[in-house]
Amino acid sequence: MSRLITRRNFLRTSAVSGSGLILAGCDQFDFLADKSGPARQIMERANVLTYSVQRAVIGEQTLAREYAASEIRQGMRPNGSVDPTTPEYLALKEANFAGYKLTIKGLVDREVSFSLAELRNMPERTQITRHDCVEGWSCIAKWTGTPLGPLLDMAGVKSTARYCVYHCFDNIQRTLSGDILYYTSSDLIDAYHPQSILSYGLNDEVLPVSNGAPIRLRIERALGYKQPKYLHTIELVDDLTPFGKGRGGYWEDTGYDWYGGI
Ligand SMILES: Nc1nc2c(c(=O)[nH]1)N[C@H]1C(S)=C(S)[C@@H](COP(=O)(O)O)O[C@H]1N2
Ligand SMILES: [Mo]
Repeated sequence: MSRLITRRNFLRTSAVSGSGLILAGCDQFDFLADKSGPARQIMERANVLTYSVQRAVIGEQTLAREYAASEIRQGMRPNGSVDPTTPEYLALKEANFAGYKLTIKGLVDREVSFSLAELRNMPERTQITRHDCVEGWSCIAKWTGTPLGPLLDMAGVKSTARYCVYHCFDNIQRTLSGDILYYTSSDLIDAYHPQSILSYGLNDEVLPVSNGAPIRLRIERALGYKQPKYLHTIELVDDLTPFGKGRGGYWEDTGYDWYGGI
């Protein structure tokens, strides 16, 4: 009996987290904000199963496909926040990000911060990958940056840490009770993945503001909303519920799958 239920849930899960989600658009998901809506409830049930199922299917350190330079057909299409207006970000941008710091804190042995110059001097990795947005578009682009894993090791991740929360500068939404800042999160497997890079270069140019300057994390086996732009802090935690509405990210809080694997 329980087996049948599990299987039925699994089929429903596949339908929600598979191609159906990819065909629909970010902007078209507003109906998910309705907590009692049937679509939202199905998405929430799906979240629990997709993580274990996708992990089992994808494996731990499989590389995302990399492409040839000839397959880059156009510039990286900017989406979501493209020009943040928070005072903190405007001040940094004004100074060409000279005062920027990336901080790693939370469940670590020591909090560490890196300037842009320090990040650019660390081991560099370049990869040409395809970005898939749930709005139904994809872009192949060349990303240059430094792998996140060694930086986490410098901070010393405590054994109790389970997730990285990625905090961004941009006010993705302005409400009467204040700005909502973009954030997302991943597990440690994705954080330590060899293609997870803190990128500062895009298609052989300095990463532009519209695509997340000065630093944007790539998590190549995940959907577009799991690729935080305007990143300033990585917080190691054992629980995602204290952040936002508790589902691990700005879009995740509206009902998007937390794992968001592709
Ligand atoms: N900080 C921040 N990160 C973000 C977003 C955003 O609005 N703010 N949008 C997400 C979504 S839905 C997508 S598809 C990609 C878009 O990245 P791009 O502008 O480089 O194409 O960034 C993701 N990361
Ligand atoms: Mo997206």
